[in-house]
Amino acid sequence: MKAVALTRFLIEAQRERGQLAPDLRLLIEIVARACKSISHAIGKGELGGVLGSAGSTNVQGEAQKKLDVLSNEIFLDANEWGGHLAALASEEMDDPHLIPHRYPKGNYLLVFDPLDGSSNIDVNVSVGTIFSVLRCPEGITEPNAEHFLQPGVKQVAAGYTVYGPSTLLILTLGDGVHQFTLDRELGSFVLTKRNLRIAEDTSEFAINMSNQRHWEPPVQRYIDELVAGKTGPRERDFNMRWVASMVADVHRIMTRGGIFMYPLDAKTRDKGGKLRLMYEANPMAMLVEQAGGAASTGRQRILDLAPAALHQRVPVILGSRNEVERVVSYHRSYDQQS
Ligand code: P6P
Repeated sequence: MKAVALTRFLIEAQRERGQLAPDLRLLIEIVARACKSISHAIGKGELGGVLGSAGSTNVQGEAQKKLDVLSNEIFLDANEWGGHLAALASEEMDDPHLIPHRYPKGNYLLVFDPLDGSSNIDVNVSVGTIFSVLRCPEGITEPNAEHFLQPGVKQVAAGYTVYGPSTLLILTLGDGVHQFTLDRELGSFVLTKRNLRIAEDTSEFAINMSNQRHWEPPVQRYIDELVAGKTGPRERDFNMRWVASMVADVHRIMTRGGIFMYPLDAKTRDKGGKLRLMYEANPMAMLVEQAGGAASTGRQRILDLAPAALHQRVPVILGSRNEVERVVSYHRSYDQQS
């Protein structure tokens, strides 16, 4: 297959579908370029002097790694001048970042987690970037946090990168999910898989088992059945993986199926969950649904949620459709009995 670089893919998507507006194409290219810079910084590891803690905390109250701060700055520097954005919002910033008056403004809002799974950085485990693109409401030139609070179905594009043995960009523009691999010699992302599909069934689950005693009964029931394997009602054995980098766990599911769960539990109930809706759950839910999977809180389709706050947290259950639907049915039965 002739190597198709991201630029060509986007130009052909723009020509064929006519739905890819020129400034959205530019936005995707600039985000990809920012991710290349992050990949380069991460690849240096200790040699780059960017590992370890930044000595600061983010809006989540989490200690920031130097690379969290650097990745966020790379995104801001890359996206400010292009004229395609009205504002950006990030896990690492309390409030949205407006485009400086010296630059033109565009029609899109970019919301992102610049370095997801960064607690894994210091132990050299895959991490990544997650991004989501929304339209800026008509006539709004100085958007505030409220203008970002759109349900996930309003996303016009979503993607993630995995900084692993190779650097991958997984992208959807609303018409399937496609994989690009970074060719470091060319300096380009090259199309390596079209139309990723998630198998509807799976025998592999991803959850942090150390939280087991904190889960709600329907999740307890579901996981107990998986662990019981052949000796239980599922009548087959299951395998478990937990990388603790959402991008790595989700990419495994995009590649070979599986179910990923960060459910509501007693530890995170008061916050609404662990993972963030706007720049983790929503973009991953769009990608998973575009690949034939499902994404739910256990009680609601994630993409239908009406956001109440920029850094809102939600429970996340996503992946192989038949398994997600089973977990949802267990929640429904439990709620009906309660
Ligand atoms: P735990 C990383 O900090 C993250 O936000 C996700 O990438 C990951 O799935 C989850 O948290 C890991 O959480 O509680 O297992 O450390």
